[in-house]
Amino acid sequence: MNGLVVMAYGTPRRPEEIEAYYTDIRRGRPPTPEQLADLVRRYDAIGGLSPLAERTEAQRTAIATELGADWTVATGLRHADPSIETAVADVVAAGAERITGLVLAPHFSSMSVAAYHGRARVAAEAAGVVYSAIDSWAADAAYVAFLANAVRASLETMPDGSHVLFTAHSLPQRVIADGDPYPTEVGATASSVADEAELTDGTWSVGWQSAGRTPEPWLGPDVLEEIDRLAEDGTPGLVVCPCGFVSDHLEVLYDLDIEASHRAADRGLPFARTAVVNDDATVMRSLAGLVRATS
Ligand code: FEC
Repeated sequence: MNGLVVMAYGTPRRPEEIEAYYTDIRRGRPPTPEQLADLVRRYDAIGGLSPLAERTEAQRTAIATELGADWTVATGLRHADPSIETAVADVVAAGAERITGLVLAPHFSSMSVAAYHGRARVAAEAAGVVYSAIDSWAADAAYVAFLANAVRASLETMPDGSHVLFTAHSLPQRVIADGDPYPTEVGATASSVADEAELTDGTWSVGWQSAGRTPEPWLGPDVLEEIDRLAEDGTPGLVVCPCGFVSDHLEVLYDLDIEASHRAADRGLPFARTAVVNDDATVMRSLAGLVRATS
């Protein structure tokens, strides 16, 4: 029996869990009352909680269905339950003789994908099971095609000459300074999507979003700065394609659909956000193929 652990960020399942979740993201440092209130306010603005838990489960189900009966597949979450360690224990208990790890984030970074795999590998090896990591699927053809279609569909609703900004989660600049491949991987996805959507040079770029609320410098330009710059330049419209995210969740539904879209409206810049993958059947089939090829 093959085992697959599908890993994702995780989200609070009840409002009472928000503080513990935020503390975990902050590596055990509890948020101040003001920081907690601000996060609760952002969840309230998208309906109280994030749809990420359901989206992750739908993705796991679709990939498991594609893989078939020879596979046991469990979800492991970085900042919520079931944890990555629980998922590894579950597939081992179900008879997995080897485990493949897939993170539902396309671009490798020492701060994200490597951290998920590190935890899964330790748990698998402690159980005496070989672990194989899928480090990146930034160049997955089905993912690139999905995004290119989404970009084309959004551009059709926007004024001619609109700019396309590909975004991913920002990281602290010190991580990038240490040689992390993350910005190169995000740039490669953006460039492949731009080619496939036949965007001309100068009409698209890469920006960063959702930087942490910490004093250290984060990778930029930030999407909000880009909105200001494009509005000042008289750009006719902006399509944001969050190519670093694969689910509807807080960073898409709040940071882009509310915060960024309001900023664009204030600056008089027409704004659209492209659809994200969620459990798109073609992309889930492609990820299942990658899992089979890696096992
Ligand atoms: O919908 C939801 O409930 C959860 C949405 C969510 C996703 C997500 C993905 C990534 N993050 C990454 C890095 C960081 C770093 C910090 C950080 C902080 C937060 C906070 C919330 C949050 N992140 Fe997140 N992230 C999501 C949610 N993230 C909430 C805390 C409040 C805030 O700053 O907004 C800073 C930690 C620190 O303070 O030390 C760094 C990266 C990803 C994309 C890859 C992945 O999914 O793993 C990288 C989804």
